[in-house]
Amino acid sequence: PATFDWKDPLQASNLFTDEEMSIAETAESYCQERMLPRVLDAYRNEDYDKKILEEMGELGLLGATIQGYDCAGVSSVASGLITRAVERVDSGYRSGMSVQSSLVMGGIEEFGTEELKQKFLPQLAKGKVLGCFGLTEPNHGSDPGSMETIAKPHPTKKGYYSLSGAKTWITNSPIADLLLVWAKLQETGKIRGFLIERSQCPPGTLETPPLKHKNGLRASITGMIQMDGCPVPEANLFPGVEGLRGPFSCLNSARYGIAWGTMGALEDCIDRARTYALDRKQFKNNPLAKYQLVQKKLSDAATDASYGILAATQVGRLKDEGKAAPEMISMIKRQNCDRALVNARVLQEIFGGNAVSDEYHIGRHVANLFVTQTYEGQSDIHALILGRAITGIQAFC
Ligand code: TGC
Ligand code: FAD
Repeated sequence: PATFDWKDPLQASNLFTDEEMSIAETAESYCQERMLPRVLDAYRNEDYDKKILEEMGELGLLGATIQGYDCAGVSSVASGLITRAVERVDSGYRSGMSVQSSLVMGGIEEFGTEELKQKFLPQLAKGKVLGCFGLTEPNHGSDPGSMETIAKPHPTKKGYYSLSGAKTWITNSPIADLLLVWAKLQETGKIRGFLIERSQCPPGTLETPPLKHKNGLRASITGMIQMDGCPVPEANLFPGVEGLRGPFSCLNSARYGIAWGTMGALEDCIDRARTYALDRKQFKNNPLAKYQLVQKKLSDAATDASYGILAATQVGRLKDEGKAAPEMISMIKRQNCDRALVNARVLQEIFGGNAVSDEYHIGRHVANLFVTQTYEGQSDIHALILGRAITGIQAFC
């Protein structure tokens, strides 16, 4: 019989395989039982517990779409379901995972030599080695093509490059063992990808100070990467890729993941707002849920969440067939981040003054979702990517 389930209004689960459902259940149990109890302290104290990546590694949740190298080799939809489960708890925890899985492991898988894959992927998959991805600079965020970080042959160490420059707003940088940094090769002016191993850097050549006192994403750790003649062996240069195609190819997977993750955060907001609206009584002992304006807020949010999940599922299926154009990913990244943020802000109203208490969790999601709308291409930048594809005219500059 046809039934309506407010948690899955358009029966997206009908589109998932048994294997995908079982992976989602594993991820959800871990996130609800092990992550959720830690999130309030982590957020209050800006204290990211890096053991989380190790625990995820034990469950096979890191770099999960990669075939081989001790990775699980699951579908893009399954990886989306993992991301949704993590971000249902907190966008910052999803951020830590996205950087490790999509940006660093994904980059090595796509562009690294076989030697680099063998050396790093299994350890990254276990969460024993932590990675970060340095593209943004203090003067160049939306326009990374203008970056100033330079790589040139090392003046004294033969077979090494020397990297100098600064990256900022880098997730995981203060705790990263392996830093994937994008820099311009001085000789050609072309952007190339370099893997910096922290343990190999002499004192004073690499600093990664944290950026504290954030007002969102506080459960994740963010910092700078400051390089001053930092030595990187030639073997740690991605050989076959130059220009922005390198970092943007990694970003395609991470942006796809954010489209799923933000729907998890929105679903948590819906769940909590619905429970609150049913419990809280105002005016003649009526639950807030009885009032039409409150019902509309829940209806709008549930509609956007279910549309967002269907769109992400479709793009995931296309991705596995090699048919997901970057513009499709821009569309779902932008739409899902924007709708999650708008709806979360409206649902927050249902909690009245209690929304201000972090124990109701909704304020944390709202603050986090602003960040998701900003990183990996701010929403207006994705609108311009789509506008360029629609009109054929470049509007960035
Ligand atoms: P444009 O001329 O558009 O392209 C330059 C070259 O790049 C290629 N390309 C892509 N390749 C693969 N996938 C994509 N999505 C690609 N987009 C572009 C393109 O084909 C071209 O290749 P080639 O071989 O012809 O040179 O470059 P542009 O400089 O005009 O770019 C403009 C714009 C706005 C599209 C781009 O700069 C942009 O997307 N800006 C947003 C920056 C951004 O997303 N930064 C993310 C930093 S990392 C991060 O935020 C991680 S947060 C992690 C977390 O905590 O979760
Ligand atoms: P700007 O580029 O200065 O943009 C500011 C505003 O102007 C935006 O609204 C933008 O849309 C708008 N704008 C800019 N250009 C145009 C234009 N041509 N037309 C119309 N509007 C325009 N980066 C990494 O490399 N690695 C990471 O791990 C990482 N993690 C992050 C974690 C956090 C918590 C945060 C906050 C950021 C992180 N970032 C990371 C950086 C992030 O990708 C950038 O903040 C983002 O790309 C925007 O760049 P910006 O902050 O310099 O803003």
